[in-house]
Amino acid sequence: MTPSTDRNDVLFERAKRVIPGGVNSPVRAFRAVGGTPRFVRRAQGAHFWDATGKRYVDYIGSWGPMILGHGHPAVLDAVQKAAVDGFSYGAPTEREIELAEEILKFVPSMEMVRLVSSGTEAGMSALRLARGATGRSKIIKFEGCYHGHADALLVKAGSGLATFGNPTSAGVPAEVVQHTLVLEYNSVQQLEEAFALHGPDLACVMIEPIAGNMNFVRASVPFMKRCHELCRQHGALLVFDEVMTGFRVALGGAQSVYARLIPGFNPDLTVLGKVIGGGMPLAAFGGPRAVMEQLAPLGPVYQAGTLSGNPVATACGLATLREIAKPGFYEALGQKTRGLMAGLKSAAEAQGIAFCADSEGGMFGFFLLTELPQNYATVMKTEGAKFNRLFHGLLDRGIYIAPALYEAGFVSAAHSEEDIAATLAAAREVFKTLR
Ligand code: KE4
Repeated sequence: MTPSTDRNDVLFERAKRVIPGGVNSPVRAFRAVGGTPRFVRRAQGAHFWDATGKRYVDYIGSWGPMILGHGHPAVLDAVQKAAVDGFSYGAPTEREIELAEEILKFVPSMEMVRLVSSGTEAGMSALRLARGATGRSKIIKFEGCYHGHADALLVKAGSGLATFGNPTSAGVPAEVVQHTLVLEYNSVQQLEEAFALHGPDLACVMIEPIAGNMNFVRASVPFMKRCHELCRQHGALLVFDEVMTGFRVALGGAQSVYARLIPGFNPDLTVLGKVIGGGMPLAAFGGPRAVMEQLAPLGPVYQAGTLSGNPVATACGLATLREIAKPGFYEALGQKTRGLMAGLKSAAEAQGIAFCADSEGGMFGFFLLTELPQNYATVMKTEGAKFNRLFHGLLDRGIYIAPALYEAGFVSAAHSEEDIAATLAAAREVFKTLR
């Protein structure tokens, strides 16, 4: 073991004795890329230090939340002040209203919002609300999109349009996923066929508008336009899962990008998480008043949570939103991210390595492919072994990207020109070894 992993290895062995796989979320275990996860001791700005004291430039940022970088002074101050006043009350607070009002200000498709503690909880609740509000059971999701680990959403494509999905996880009974139809992302044809077959029974279409769970795949404008039209035509709700893209790709999320491209476009329900909690456990879902008022205690759709709207988490989220709402924030973040992608592309192409990339705001994806994939099957054509060598080459040089080729990456406001330059210098070295 090289010195840089000794302490990480020791901790990993110790962790595996008491936590399944040594991690509290599977992707952290490095099983897709091999090797030992780095146990983080602390983080600051665009960097974290592992258990051996080695510093990394962090392009995960807790999988999206840390858009300001770690330990932003205004956010830290807000959290410390809130903590002194109490960690949790199980009673309403003014700050929940403030955060709700702030979210609604930036996401005009939502008239009301309910705060919860994780993206999974938000997605699960939005799904139940869509079913409750329409009185329908069937739903459409897309291969390659991840909406958290609620049973009805852990589904892989069935054998055809007429058949419904099969569970992707043990412990999920077939009955629970019998109403979930999984289609190919960006396939207008499959969408048309599914609505022709099941339109009157469909409660919703749930989609990641930019699919960060298959690295970075955009819904094409014709596809997204058709999703919107068919949902309207058949009385199904269009549910935008913006847990990753919300406040990450733009202040108004991915829906603001599509609203500029598709006249009259807006989703019916939106699921949010990550950035709105600023790194603390906080997520949300929202939509039109008429739909949201179907929720308990007003309506028949039950939904609840002990720590929902937690006073410390809402302080963290509110302070984060106030910083990212400042003029020029996303212009600067987007420019920095595009610069990183362009630099990586030229480094790869200098070595004759197939490489393509895309980004929006502070979210990016790159593929060791000649052209940007439009769906999951194409993403998975990436040569895994080559990606893994790229991952470890960068990791050894103190650059931490997602430990899986199907995950997106994130740039924060704290990433400096020096961080970007160091990343590109490391990439130039590693691409030489990949020829
Ligand atoms: P959480 O329950 O992990 O807070 O959110 C679930 C979720 C829902 N929707 C989207 C679009 C998401 O990306 C996520 C969570 N994303 C993963 C990363 N791909 C979180 C990392 C992890 O699972 O450890």
